[in-house]
Amino acid sequence: MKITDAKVFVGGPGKNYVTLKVTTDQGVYGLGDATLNNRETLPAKYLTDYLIPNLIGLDPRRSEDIWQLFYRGAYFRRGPIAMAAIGAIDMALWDIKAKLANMPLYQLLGGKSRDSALVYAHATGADLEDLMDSVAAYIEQGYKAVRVQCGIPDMPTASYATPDAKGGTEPFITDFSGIRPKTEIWDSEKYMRFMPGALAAIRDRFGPELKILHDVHHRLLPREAAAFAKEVEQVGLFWLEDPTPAEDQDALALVRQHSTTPIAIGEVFNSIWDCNKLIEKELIDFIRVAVTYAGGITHVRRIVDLAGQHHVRTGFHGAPSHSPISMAAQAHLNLWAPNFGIQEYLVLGTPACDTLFPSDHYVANGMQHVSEAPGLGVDFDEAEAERYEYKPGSHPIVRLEDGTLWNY
Ligand code: GCO
Ligand code: MG
Repeated sequence: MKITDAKVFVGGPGKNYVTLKVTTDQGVYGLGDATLNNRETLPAKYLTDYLIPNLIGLDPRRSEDIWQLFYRGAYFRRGPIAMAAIGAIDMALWDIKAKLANMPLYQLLGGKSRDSALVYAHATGADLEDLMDSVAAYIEQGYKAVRVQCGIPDMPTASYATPDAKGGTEPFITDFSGIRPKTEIWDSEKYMRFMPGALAAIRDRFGPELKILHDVHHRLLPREAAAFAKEVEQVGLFWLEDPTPAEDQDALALVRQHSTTPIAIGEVFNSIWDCNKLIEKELIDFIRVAVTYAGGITHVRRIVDLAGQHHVRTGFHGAPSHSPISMAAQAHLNLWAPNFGIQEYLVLGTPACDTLFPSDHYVANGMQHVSEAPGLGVDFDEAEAERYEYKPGSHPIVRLEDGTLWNY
């Protein structure tokens, strides 16, 4: 059996999805997602110029050896661009393998450990009142877990993932007016004065059952992160995400020493080497990697297994940056992983996305249900894809009030 062709498509409804389609001499094909938010053309180019020419002619069933070829075989390893490209190929090969076996992918991973998987939605508001309304709307739809992000009083701009003005529901993440970023202003002191009380008010209003998550989005220093995690302990968060940048893995020890608030980190990681200390020293509770830019199913499964030995559960990244293909790959991992925790969920279910990527995966009552179709259980409508083209976009950048550049 041989791979005969592989094509890359960039574009999508309101997003630049990077979709890989690998075809074989036996008619069966596989799909992969190489979307790297706001840098989409780069994994696409890495695929077309470097990986695909070496992929043609190989036996698609040898997914492990092909992973090693593109990881070890490249002198310069790792990094989000290469790992997203390798990840897309890996997903496509697992898709082919499971289709050949005539089984949904989760069966090849070890079968079901649960019938459906807990997901969390994103509630947001320009102020606490709006945020409460947003939380209430998700609870009404049956969600059991909600991430809460709130505009901060007296902050000159919106904060991470909050709308610009009261009444707004669309958080600002990507600006498609070009590649020059919009600027958000940040002040950690204002945030730390306001946010713990807001989280406590949400707990008071919605009661003990709601799983409340909050994303600091890398904005605090390690000492501040420790103080914040300690202060919000009484709220009983399901998790506190990215309280401080994790490039310095050891810095997380400070947060751990001062608080029992569960910590979730890893959405920007590309490899096991970005999180091995965090996991082995048991400094986090949830690992947030994504199959998209952490090298696909083959590599993420290794991270999940390492995490499982250290009481760390999964909480895969699922922002709208990912296409339904990697969300499907994660859905299968979620059904299998003995140490599954929760899945971030936003992308599946938008009508335009469903048309481009038809599938039977669905979320109901805050639980993700996995398609029984062979493979990843998601397809790609190439004719529909013709309607879309790449649009340059950018994340905002963040500056302190005096102009100092900060972490987005
Ligand atoms: C999350 C993330 C995202 C990122 C986005 C960047 O927890 O979902 O922090 O919202 O900001 O994926 O591209
Ligand atoms: Mg996050």
